[in-house]
Order: sequence, then C-alpha cells, then structure tokens
Amino acid sequence: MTDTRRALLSALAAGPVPGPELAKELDVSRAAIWKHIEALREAGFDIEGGVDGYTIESIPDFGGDAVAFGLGAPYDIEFYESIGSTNERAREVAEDGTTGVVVLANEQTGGRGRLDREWLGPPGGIYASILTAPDRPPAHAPLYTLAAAVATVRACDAVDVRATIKWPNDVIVDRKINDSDGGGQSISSPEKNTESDASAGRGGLKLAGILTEMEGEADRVSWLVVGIGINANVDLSQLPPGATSLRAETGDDVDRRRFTQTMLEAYHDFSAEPDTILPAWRERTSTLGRRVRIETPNEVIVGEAVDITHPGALVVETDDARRTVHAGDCEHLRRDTTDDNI
Ligand code: BT5
Repeated sequence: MTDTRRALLSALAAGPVPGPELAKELDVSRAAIWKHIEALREAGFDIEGGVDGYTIESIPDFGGDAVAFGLGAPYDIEFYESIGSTNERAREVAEDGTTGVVVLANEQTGGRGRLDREWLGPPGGIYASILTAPDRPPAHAPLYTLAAAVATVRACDAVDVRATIKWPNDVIVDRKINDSDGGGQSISSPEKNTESDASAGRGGLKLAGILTEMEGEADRVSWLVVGIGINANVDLSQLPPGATSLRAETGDDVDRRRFTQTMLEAYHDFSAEPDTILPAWRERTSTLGRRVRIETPNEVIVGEAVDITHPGALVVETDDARRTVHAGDCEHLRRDTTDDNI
C-alpha cells in the first residue's frame, strides 16, 4: 500500500472530503485521487461522490484497505487472499530494510509453527505478520511474543470470547475457567470438538498461536517479525484436535476487520511502552498459579508456575528448586496431580 493510499484512507475516515481538497492535502493530482477512489471501489468499498465530496458508505469485510481504513496504528498492510506463509513474506519484505508493515492473509497454505511444526491456515482465518525494527537488543524479542498474545486476548474480549494466554505463545479458551465463571464471562460453544474438550484440562483449546522470528546484531534487532495465526471464521472440521475458533466460540462469524484492527492497535501500544507488557500478560495468563509440565530440548520440568520475568521467562517452583525457563512447550496439569504423565 502506498503512502498516498494510506493518507487517503485516513482522510476519508474523518468524513466527506471534496476531491480537490484531497488532492491538495495529499499533494497529488486530482486524477491520482480519482484512480485511488476507483481502486478502493474495486476492493469492495462503496464510495459516494456527493456535493460535500467523497463519502464511504460501506467497507468490505476484510482485506488490506479495509483493515487500513480507520486503523489507529502506523502500519502499512500488505494483503493476500491466499499465501504460503505471512512470516515468510514478511522476512522477504524485511530484506530491503522496510519496516512497519503487516503482511495479512485470509488463508495460508504453508503456515509454520515453532520448531518447524505446521500451522493449519484455512480460509476465514486471520494470519498476520507484523514487521518492525524495535531499537532493542535481540534478547528482548520474547517480550514481543507476549505483547502479541495480550493484544490478541484484548481483541477476543471485544467479541466476547474470554481467552487466556498459555505460556509462552498460545491463546486458549479454557473451558474449565469459563464453565466456573457462572454468568457474565461464560461462553456458549454451539460447535463442539469432543476430542478437544477432552484435552481442556490439559491447557484449554487453542484459538491462536504466535511465531516470532528476528535477525539482529549484537546490541540491536535488525528486523522482528511477529506472526499471529487466529482461527477466526473457521469450522472446527478444518482444524486439528484441541483447537477452537472464534466462530465456534461465538456461534457466528466475527468482524475480522475490527478484530485485526484492535489487535494491531494494542500491539502497537505495547511496543511503544514495553514496560507495560509483563504486567498486562500477568493479568491475562492462565499459566501462573498452575501446575505445569514444560518440555525443553534438554529436559522436562514439572512444578508450579509462579511468575514471569523479563524478557519472557517462566519461573517454576519444582519440588527442589526454583527454575527460570526461557523456552519450551508448556502443558497445564490438573491442580490435584503430582504426576507428570497425565
Ligand atoms: C504456534 O506454534 O502456535 C505458532 C503459530 C504461528 C502461526 C502464524 S500464522 C501467521 C504467521 N505465518 C506463519 O507461517 N506462522 C505465523 P506451536 O506452538 O509450535 O504450535 C504448533 C502446533 O499447533 C501444531 O503442531 C499443531 O498441533 C497445532 N496447530 C496447527 N494448526 C493449528 C490451528 N490452526 N489451530 C490450533 N492449533 C493448531
């Protein structure tokens, strides 16, 4: 998306603006404005050209221009109906030094999880890779994974899906927590994945995952790509066991445009004030206070998760020590168990 297109969308978001005024404001010709208006119409915007100027009557459900329209964060959106992996594309974009770009897709055909695992990306999802270059040391990168998780949970709040974060990178819907909430917070789940429900006690149903990749020099990140995959308007039949989607949780399609905007705006706010990330994460995690089993490349650690420390390490009290775990796969164990084999 060009700067002009972004400026045009933000000018139009403020209300009707006459073409000549737009041309002056954006320092381009009237013909250029007209071309952009036509392109927006082709992208699905309904734009009226009245006496007061151009007015946006309706916005498409999803897409690059749709998300950029009224977005309260300074990102350019590069949108694909279908792509292999938005993280892959964001890495390519990063190569020439570009930053401040979100690669966004409706479908992923070669999505990646951590450790070369697969991430299923059926159409109707939200697959977003946020490319930035924060002025921070590479060791701080995990903080941005946590920021993305909190940003996603906040967007879930806005569509009445009560999600929590399972360390380090999963956004989950914990049936047990929801069931015991009683009233206000509880969610209906019209579509059930029985196999998944069986795993709820082990850490809930996975709604979103995050994959953070970066390149850096000794003291500074060169580029950082935070890839977020959200099962939005997707049927459970298209997802692996143990997964859920926003549609399955709410019983209806959600507004992916608004969801993406809320998430990107929250992520941007956290990135601007990294000191706010850990406190916000503590408020929305379901890992702290739980018995957990963490598999790292070298060992299995079982104990109670008691805190998170900068830049995203989990503090676990085992039977004989207090351990700080920087990376691994985490499973929530039932509170009453001492066995690591459930
Ligand atoms: C993750 O890995 O959870 C990170 C997923 C990141 C995906 C985003 S989408 C945008 C961007 N572009 C990419 O190519 N990737 C990022 P991990 O913690 O390793 O979990 C992977 C595991 O989750 C798989 O092995 C499956 O068991 C499960 N899984 C795969 N697809 C899923 C889905 N759609 N929903 C829930 N679980 C899924």
